[in-house]
Amino acid sequence: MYKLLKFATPLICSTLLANTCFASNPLDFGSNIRTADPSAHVWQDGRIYLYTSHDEECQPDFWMKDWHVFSSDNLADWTDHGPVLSVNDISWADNYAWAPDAAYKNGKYYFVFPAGTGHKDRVNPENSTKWMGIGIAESDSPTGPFKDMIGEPLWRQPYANDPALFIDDNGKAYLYVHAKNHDYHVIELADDMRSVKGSWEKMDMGGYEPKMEGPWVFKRGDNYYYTMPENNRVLTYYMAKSPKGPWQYKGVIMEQEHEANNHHSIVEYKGQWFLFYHRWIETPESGCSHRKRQRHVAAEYLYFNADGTIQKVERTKTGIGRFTP
Ligand code: FUB
Repeated sequence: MYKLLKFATPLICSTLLANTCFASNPLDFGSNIRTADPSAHVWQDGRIYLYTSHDEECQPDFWMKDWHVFSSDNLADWTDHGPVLSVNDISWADNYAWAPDAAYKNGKYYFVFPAGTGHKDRVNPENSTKWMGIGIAESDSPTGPFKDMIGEPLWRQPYANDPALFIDDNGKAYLYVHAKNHDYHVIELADDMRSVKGSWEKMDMGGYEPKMEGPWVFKRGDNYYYTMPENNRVLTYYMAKSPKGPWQYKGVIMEQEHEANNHHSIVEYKGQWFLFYHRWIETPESGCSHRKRQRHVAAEYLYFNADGTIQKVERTKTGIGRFTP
């Protein structure tokens, strides 16, 4: 009987029960690379691409050196395209390859990334030298390699990270960040995507502006969504009729797990919406004494109500499974 089950299960799973036969969270990228901060996009070739940051094994204080991209056409089998960019390729930064984003415009792929230098002194903050800015790199291919065409950050001040790049239907590019005194701000990018245009605009958030990081902006129908890890932990969202607001707070998408960050992105693929996020999971094989949980990218189905509001999402082990619409 055991033998029969052993051989029959893969066959049954690959046919009738493809979505339920295996647990797909965290996503299996085919190696033990530690990934975080997934930014999901669907490009013209009909595949879904995940741009991620890359945690070094046992790294202190989020010292991170490169970004990776993975693609799939069923959200279960992923192709690892390797690093798309490294701080070694950037003249103005040598560390902090944090949460990136990507966009397609003018026939090119753009990779927008935070990076920086120096170090944070947590004991004597006055001795900190850490600085972070936002860069933009281009490629003819979604898998890179991406090149920093301007050779400098888009700006030096404000200190910023976690960029989200949203291209509206009319081709206008909007950049949102987590930045010193510039949370809940937006700035437009020039048409060639190599500089910012105009100045920062503070958005009307309807009077609710908690501590945040990692914004994400998308459009569904005629609704715009601004989502973020509120207090760096709980995924919450706002809705608006324009990419610059005014925004209305709508509540929680995903509750907090552990005292830990939860960077995310939301995308539609083949008519279904998905939430990508990272999860802190005990990873004994990493051998890190100071941090037993490591970050791993996971994904869940996401559903909307008739009025456009988002249904709350639970973290699951089964995740998406093999998605065949
Ligand atoms: O991965 C480094 C930082 O941790 C990201 O930029 C934040 O969003 C948080 O996930």
